[in-house]
Amino acid sequence: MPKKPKHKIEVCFSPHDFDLFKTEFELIVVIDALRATSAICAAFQNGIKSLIPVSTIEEAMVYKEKGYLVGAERNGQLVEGFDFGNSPYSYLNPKLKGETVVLSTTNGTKSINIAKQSENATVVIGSFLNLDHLSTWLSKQDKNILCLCSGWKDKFNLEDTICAGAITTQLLETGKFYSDEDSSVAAKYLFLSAKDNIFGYLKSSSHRRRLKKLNLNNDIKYCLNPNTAPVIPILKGDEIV
Ligand code: 3SL
Repeated sequence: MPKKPKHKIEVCFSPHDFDLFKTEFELIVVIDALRATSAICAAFQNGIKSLIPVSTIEEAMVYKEKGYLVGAERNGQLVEGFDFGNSPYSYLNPKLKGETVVLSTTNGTKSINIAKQSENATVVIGSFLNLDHLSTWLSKQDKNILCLCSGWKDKFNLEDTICAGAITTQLLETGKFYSDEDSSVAAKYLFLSAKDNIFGYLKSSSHRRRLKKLNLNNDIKYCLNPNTAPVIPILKGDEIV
């Protein structure tokens, strides 16, 4: 019988379930494909120095009052009084090069802060934008890895699960990882059924509908276009670098 690989790659569908997983993993990949973790990857590809993810608008406001550049989004829309929302295009502005940016979003930055509570785990940012680069990097880490999907307000969503399934598929293909959980098997199957046309596959998903209503179809296409930002944003203390 072939030897069981040393490490596991698993998928947690929502921050709501994170407590069930958190003690078993040394590396956590936080995914909010539409759009927070895509915006973060785009920002790092554009050369920002660091990004401080905060969970609440109140925390974001404290940074704003101190003079930081602050992005804030709730329910897909820019929160009044802040510098930008959550569109990846906002983070491609050349003026952001070398800057520290603060970001608060409905689900993504909350998930990053939930992942942070896991003692001794490294937290990294995943999206379609850094898919291959991240998967290659993860495959070399010699650690048990959890993909934490941000979902929508603690509920399951398709786009994060498909992205987690893409990472899981790539890591399983290395032969260095195994998956035990049905959530990971389901994520892999969803990715395999969606991979030839993820935009089309998500047509009836709740967040694609929500963003379409806000005329954000271009953002969706940008976020689903793989490998445009070969970066590995890692959380160090309170900042992603
Ligand atoms: O939930 C989040 O963190 C956001 O990515 C949601 S939105 O795409 O900006 O609507």
